[in-house]
Amino acid sequence: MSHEEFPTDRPAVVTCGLPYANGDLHIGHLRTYVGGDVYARALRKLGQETAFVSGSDMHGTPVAVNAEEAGVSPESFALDWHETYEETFPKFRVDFDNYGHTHDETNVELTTQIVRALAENDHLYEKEIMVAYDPAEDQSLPDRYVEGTCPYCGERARGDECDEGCGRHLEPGEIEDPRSTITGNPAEYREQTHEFFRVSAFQEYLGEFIDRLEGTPNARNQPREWIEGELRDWCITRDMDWGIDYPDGEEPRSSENRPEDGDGESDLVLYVWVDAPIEYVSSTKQYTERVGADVFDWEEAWKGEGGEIVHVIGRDIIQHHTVFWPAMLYGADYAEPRAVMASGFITLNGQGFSTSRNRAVWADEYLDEGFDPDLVRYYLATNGGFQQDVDFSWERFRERVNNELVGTVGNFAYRALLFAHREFGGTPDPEAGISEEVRERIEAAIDEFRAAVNDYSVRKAGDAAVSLAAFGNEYIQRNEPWNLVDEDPDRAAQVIRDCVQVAKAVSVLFAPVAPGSCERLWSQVGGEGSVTDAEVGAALEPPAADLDEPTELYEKIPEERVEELNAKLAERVEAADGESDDGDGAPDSDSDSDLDPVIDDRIDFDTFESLDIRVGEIIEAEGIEGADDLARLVVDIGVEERQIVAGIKRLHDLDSLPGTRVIVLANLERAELFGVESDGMILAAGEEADLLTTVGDAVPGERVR
Ligand code: B3M
Ligand code: ZN
Repeated sequence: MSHEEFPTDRPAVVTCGLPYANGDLHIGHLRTYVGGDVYARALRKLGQETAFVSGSDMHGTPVAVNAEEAGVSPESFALDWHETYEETFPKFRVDFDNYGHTHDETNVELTTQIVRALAENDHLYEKEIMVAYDPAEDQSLPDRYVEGTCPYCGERARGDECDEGCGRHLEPGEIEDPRSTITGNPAEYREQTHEFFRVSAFQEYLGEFIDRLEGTPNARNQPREWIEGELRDWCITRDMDWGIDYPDGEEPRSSENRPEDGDGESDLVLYVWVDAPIEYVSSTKQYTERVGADVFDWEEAWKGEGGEIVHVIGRDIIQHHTVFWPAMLYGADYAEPRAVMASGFITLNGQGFSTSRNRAVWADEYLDEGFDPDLVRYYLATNGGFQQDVDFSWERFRERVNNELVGTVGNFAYRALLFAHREFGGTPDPEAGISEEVRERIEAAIDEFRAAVNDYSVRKAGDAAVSLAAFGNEYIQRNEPWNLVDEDPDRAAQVIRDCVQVAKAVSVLFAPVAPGSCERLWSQVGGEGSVTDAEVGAALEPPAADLDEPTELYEKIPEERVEELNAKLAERVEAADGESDDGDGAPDSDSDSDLDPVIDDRIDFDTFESLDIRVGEIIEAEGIEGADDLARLVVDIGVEERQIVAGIKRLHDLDSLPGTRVIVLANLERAELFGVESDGMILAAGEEADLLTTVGDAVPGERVR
């Protein structure tokens, strides 16, 4: 890989985290796929050779548990979902160059090779460990077959991940008070021999790797703590049937407690997190097999110096992509990733999506409602920075579609092209050239777009195009070509030529986010071929002379639609709540948190006035050593600077906080936390400590009333 600016002369691979083939997709899931697709398209716009790949994650307990519940074999269960996903992504214009799955031959073969390479390079060893066991069922309880308490944070956790607490990966045997999710009984521990990957030996390498890693700040910062702390070896085998067999060497290993299936061969399969990321490589390889190495060479991307590998994932799997995976790649002599882009979570009307409570906007439901995929793509790609959490609501969806897509982009394009068509039959004298002002403005938009790609920001890439359209609206308004046609036809022609050019540039720069509507706009300005193949330079090439009457790109969503959609959602949730729960009696991990009732006791206005709440700006933020949750902040509150301790160390990317406006309770009594004095309190909402800020331009020191 290089660390040069995009475009580089190396092939790029953009990957999306593999969805577990175990249930319906909702629009929350789409966030990383849309993000990855926008990013891959944007790279190509810069002329970067790019493969965009992913596949379904077929193995592991997330699939096995759901298949068991459905009463079918994990293989047919996973294959069914795989086919659904394969059909669904293109409907959202998420166009993978290859979409495979982890159970296909390519991946089984490559996984086996990579694990063998790790063994040959002496990175694997076997060890006796205690694993959870259900005596009633007489079976081991790997990963999601066991639940209990996280040894690090005390929250309820799954066997291999603390999904509701600190988010850590948990090793077999680590979870406390284990219970079988099959029978609900307390689990026993039994001794078994498993295979381990010596991650601890990669500490130095990983430390350097993380310094080089590009991408979103959360993916570059969060792993430091794990890498600089005690790096533990990683158990890479599981005692279950479904998965890729652990490739035993020629020599039969001789351990007493090794689970066997009766033929003397080990009955272990690989942990799902071993073969899942290898699918990134396998999928690229399948792409090469289809198009030929002269079009895209997977080995050039993944071996030797390597290509520009960019992983697009959800923020809950940062550890897998920045610790285990790069160590595996390095240990098996593969190239390392250049960047990891980790997205924030997505909520629905401020609460978690819940599959079992049917509290979701399902992917096919969205399409059945007749909405163009471009609309939700726009929403998901640009509603917040990629690493920020995003809330979806139909109200906000309508607002953004009506104001930004219809009001800014669609309105400009339609106005400009309709005027051009009516007065000039198209672009007046396209070769005569555009004005200096407009050329500079389009060049600036291309620069912004390029900077956004190099900054791993899909949001800014989208914004570059939308603000160019806003400029177009302002330009046409300011120049009033309708008043010029008679008085100064040359000047009118110039203005309209400029506007058609801006429309063309918008179609090129906005196409990664909204490929369907930009394809229409591209053909309305007489573009040749597909806008998908047009690179940024096309934004400045003259549009066609003859243009048909344009059609509107987007349609307004009436308010009643929002009411209707909200009512449907509420009805469904109610119906699901009425039904019996999902059977395991356990609270749904992604269900809404209980909201506190409003406090009965009222306070008088003077009591409120006695709170000195003001706007502040974070100047410094650093974790407090030894404390899991606490961070030391220095906050400018206008009149002075304050040192404040806040429990946000794990919840926020501290490096990106300086410059953030926050709300501070300034007259709270002083306290000492972990030996550090805290002089005030930062206000934050909810379990995730969502920081309160201001939406206008209030300055530090201003009182909040
Ligand atoms: N299948 C899904 C997840 O944990 C998991 C991703 C694999 S990426 C190599 O989000
Ligand atoms: Zn935890």
